[in-house]
Amino acid sequence: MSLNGKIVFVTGASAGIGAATALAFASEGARLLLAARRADKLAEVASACLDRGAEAVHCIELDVRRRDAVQAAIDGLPAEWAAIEVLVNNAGLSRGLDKLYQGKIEDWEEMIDTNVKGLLYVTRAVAPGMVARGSGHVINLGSTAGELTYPNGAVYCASKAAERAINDGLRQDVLGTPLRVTSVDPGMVETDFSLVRFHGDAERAAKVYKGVKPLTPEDVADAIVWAAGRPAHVNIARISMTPVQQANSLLFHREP
Ligand code: 8X3
Repeated sequence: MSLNGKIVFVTGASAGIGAATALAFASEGARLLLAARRADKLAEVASACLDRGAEAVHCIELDVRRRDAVQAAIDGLPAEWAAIEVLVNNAGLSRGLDKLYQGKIEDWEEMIDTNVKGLLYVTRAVAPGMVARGSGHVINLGSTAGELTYPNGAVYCASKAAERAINDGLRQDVLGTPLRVTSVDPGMVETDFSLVRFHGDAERAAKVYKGVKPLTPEDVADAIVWAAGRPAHVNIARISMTPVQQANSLLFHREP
């Protein structure tokens, strides 16, 4: 189905998969509603989206962990931006790679508050309008980490296992409406993901990608736009995607 002129809301749109997704929808001529905490970075992405062919762009400075702010942002949208057609629940992060019995509780809170509760807050604010209008597609960012837990990553993996359950639950709950619900579950993608996980330790982050050609944010954005562009009667439930050198969240082939 054509995405031209459709309102697409992307959270965490200031960088990584979120920014690439915004640009990919821009190429389809979508109207982009972009949310992130970093207003300056978001403005750069917005300008690139307009250059790329977006019909219009509207930015919202938003931390999805703030429940009241999320609801107020959606309630306060200008009328011409209210009819969100596609919601991409992309905002998310990992913090720390530690044994559960040594993990930092602040890291856990940040991951659960963003990846699980933030996703729920945004969905709860946006989906009722979709149901009322009889049209909409919720696309959630999952992970291979939600399919198979890896050592030292229990809480991050749990947050993505929760995403998987929420994605599947929402799809059942909108049965009988024309809404569509999709999870896109990447493995290793080269973004700031590892830098954020290791609290800015660039050397440690670089080791994650050593000897592997990871997915790019654009690879994931392609899958998201593809799912959104299927005919209205087609629902893509889940896309699990990895680099060729990754079999699952535990098993890699690394070139020396
Ligand atoms: C990102 C994939 O395996 O680095 O969700 O956790 S992984």
